[in-house]
Amino acid sequence: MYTQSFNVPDSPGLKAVPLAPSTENPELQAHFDSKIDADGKIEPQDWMPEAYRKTLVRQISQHAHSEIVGMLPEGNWISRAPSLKRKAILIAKVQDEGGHGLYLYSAAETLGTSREQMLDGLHSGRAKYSSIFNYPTLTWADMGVIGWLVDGAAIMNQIPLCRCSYGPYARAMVRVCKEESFHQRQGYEALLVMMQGTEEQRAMVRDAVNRWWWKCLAMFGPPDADSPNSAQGMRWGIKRISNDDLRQKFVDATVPQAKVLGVTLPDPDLKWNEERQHYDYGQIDWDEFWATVNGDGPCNKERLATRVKAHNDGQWVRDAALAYARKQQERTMKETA
Ligand code: BYC
Repeated sequence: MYTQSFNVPDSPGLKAVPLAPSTENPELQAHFDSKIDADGKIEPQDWMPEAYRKTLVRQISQHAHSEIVGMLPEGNWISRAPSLKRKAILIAKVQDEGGHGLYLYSAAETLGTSREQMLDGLHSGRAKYSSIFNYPTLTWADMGVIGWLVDGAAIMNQIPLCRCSYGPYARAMVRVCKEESFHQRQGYEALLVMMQGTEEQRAMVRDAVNRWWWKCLAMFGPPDADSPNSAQGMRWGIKRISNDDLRQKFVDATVPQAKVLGVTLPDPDLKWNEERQHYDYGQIDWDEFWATVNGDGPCNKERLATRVKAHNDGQWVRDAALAYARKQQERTMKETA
């Protein structure tokens, strides 16, 4: 299904993206600006400022890495799912995440960065991926809570990306969001079932919600005032809604869902503010967030080591796929000669 990954790389390993004309060209810059101002889409063959290209490669590759690393905490639970139905759902979800990673790597490749370069960034620890995947999944309830809260936060953040100014990213996100929406619902449904079960099951759900709530709020990124990339990202139509506004929307949407589920979110400051027409919430531990982003979270080393091992173990598959693609290409060329 994800056949792009089996393409023979263009030499020297980059996709065929024409070189951008001079970055100093004011005419091209003006054309780019007017397209952005008119809410148009920038496509791979279009001229774009180097900083726009760089920002997109950064954000899209981080997003792709997050999807791929995000497979690990849940993949852990496939063999321990409590029923065949839950196992089938979890396998499908983890496979979807692999697919999301591949769409996103492909979207980033259209900007002239090779997959090898991006993966090297991840495997060497230079590239970032979402903080949320550096925490352990201790019980089966974590699978439900990841679906409900982590995927819920992901949808909130990613729906506006369907309107991102860069065409390939925006189009990839349409499908990603549809699948994320299934992920969120399956998680919530699994928790509803557990909450109707035994007292032990309910306690597991409460414990998982307590452990994941604050990490999910931090997923949206630093407060707007401390977010170095936001202003430019929004000017370029890459980001549409700020970190804090998305976080607030997530809180507002999640509080009623927690009530239906019958769990209390672990924040004594969480209350409806009539004047703001939003929920107020407490302080996020940003020191912990930055420590995790910078490699010192509870599972960073384990996640990276697992990824590097999986990549190395998969070398023979890539070699075989490339050899096959090369053979096919040679055959087609002979036939058309
Ligand atoms: N974790 O200026 P800011 C998923 C970094 S996939 C780690 O606000 P920006 C899912 C940020 O990169 C979830 N790092 O940046 C998958 C920047 O560092 P650099 C991933 C973070 O780009 C499988 C610095 O902090 N989603 O949900 O304007 C299963 C300053 O931040 C985080 C995406 O990638 C973080 N949480 O905004 C289930 C969506 N937050 O690069 C679920 C696409 C911030 O300058 N990305 N940083 O060194 C975005 O929407 C934006 O890039 C962000 C950050 C909102 C994440």
